[in-house]
Amino acid sequence: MNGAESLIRTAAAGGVEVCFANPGTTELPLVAALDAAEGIRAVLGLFEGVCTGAADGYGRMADKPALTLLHLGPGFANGIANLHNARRARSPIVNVIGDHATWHRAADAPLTSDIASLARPVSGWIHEVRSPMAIGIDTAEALAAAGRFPGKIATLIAPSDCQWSESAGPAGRIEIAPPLSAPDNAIEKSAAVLRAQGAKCTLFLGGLATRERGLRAAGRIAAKTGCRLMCETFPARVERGGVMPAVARLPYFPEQAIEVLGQSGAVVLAGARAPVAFFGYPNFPSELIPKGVAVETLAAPEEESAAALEALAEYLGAKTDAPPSSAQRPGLPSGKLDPTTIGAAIAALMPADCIVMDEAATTGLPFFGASLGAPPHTYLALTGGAIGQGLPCATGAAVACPDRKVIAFQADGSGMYTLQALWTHAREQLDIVTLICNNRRYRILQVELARAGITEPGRKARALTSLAEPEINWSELARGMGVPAVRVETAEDLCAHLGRAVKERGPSLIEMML
Ligand SMILES: Cc1ncc(C[n+]2csc(CCOP(=O)(O)OP(=O)(O)O)c2C)c(N)n1
Repeated sequence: MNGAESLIRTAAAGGVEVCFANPGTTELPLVAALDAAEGIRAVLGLFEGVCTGAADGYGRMADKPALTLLHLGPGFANGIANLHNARRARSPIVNVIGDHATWHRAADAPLTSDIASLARPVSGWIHEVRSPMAIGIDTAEALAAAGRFPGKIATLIAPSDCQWSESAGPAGRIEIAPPLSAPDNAIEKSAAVLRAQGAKCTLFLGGLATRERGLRAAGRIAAKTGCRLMCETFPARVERGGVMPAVARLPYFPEQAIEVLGQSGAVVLAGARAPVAFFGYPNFPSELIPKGVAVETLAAPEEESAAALEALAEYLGAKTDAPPSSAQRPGLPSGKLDPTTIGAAIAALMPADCIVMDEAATTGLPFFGASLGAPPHTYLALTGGAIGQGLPCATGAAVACPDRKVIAFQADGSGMYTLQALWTHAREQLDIVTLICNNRRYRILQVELARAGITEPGRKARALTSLAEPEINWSELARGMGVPAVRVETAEDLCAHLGRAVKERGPSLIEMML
């Protein structure tokens, strides 16, 4: 058995089910091995950012790694932005990057590059296969590294001679190191703060604390102590609706975030770092928790926050679930399309158990509040600020959860970075409704210019923040990649088409003209 087959068989035996791939000549033994060894679905992405973003969405929803298969340094580099987002989401991923044959590197052929240096900033674990005899065990190590709580990006560089040469065969699963627990005294200290501050305390949730287990425990703590529940501005995954307690989201702009957090006497962190501003602005600090507000850490992001929340609830004698949100689902909106009517339309029509991938940027803001009373659903956000994550991440979520409807709520400017994902939606017939917010601009940058006092941008500043001239026709782009699409101009039309799309299966796109 050659090295490539050992790698694939080791991954399959380790529980890997999917490989998001964009291969080249140095990965062809692995491409052939995907056929030789059963068990791993091969999904082609037409740009590496689609593959890495899909692996992120898959990891967030499946809680286990997919493989990406990428072509040397340049192919990997095309995938880095979405690996950056995945690292922020703490998603488990195993990147497999083919490299030149070990003896060919000295020739400095055109595609030769320093892959490890490109991989380092986005990888929690990197290894270069040195021999075909070691490729199985190296793959098992990569899986164990990626699977370590809460999730890591492991990058395995596989020279092509190590893939095609005779190997020692597949390796067995390597035990994954157990998660770190929160320190014992964190429970007592957090309980003391919550008891003393009551409603003046914010329980700030991030990482895996916003999954069902953590949230339900947080809800019990809120019901007992009166504390406020809040999550990070851009959470990797939040379970919402149904029995989940309502969780507010930290506002984006620092002045608003500082004001909201300043209403508390103390903040207890569970699975989250103390929040910092997205950017540095003149006259604003990096830290968003104002001085004078006490900060207590129940569990760091690398620690088992859900278990710590359960232990804290127990310690406080908090046995009663938080009452479900009393928020009502909005009625069907009418009139022109704007962030409010769009948010209401999605909240009114989204089906139970759907997954919403929100990269809708400024158009998306009202949706989180509007959907407080929506049926149970999972919410995914752009974690690392590197735009172009939404359509790929929705791809991976749909592959991980084939029985759940995925709504890709997508800003137009961000969508253009990785629109090739639509082709994968069609190729794999994924159950994804893409909702494009066609506002023909980089609106957030126009808002930021105005905030910086540039209220009359010049010709070049206008050109660099406008997507008009020529206008982008998303429905034609989608149809050209095999995704049925419509364009809507009113809230009534949006409701009619979205109502239909959520009942049908398969990919579709609705282009919303703002
Ligand atoms: C990879 C990457 N490139 C560039 C940026 C800078 N950037 C942030 S938001 C944005 C434009 C967003 O426009 P759009 O997605 O259309 O949303 P809107 O602001 O119009 O709501 C840009 C270019 C970024 N965050 N990430």
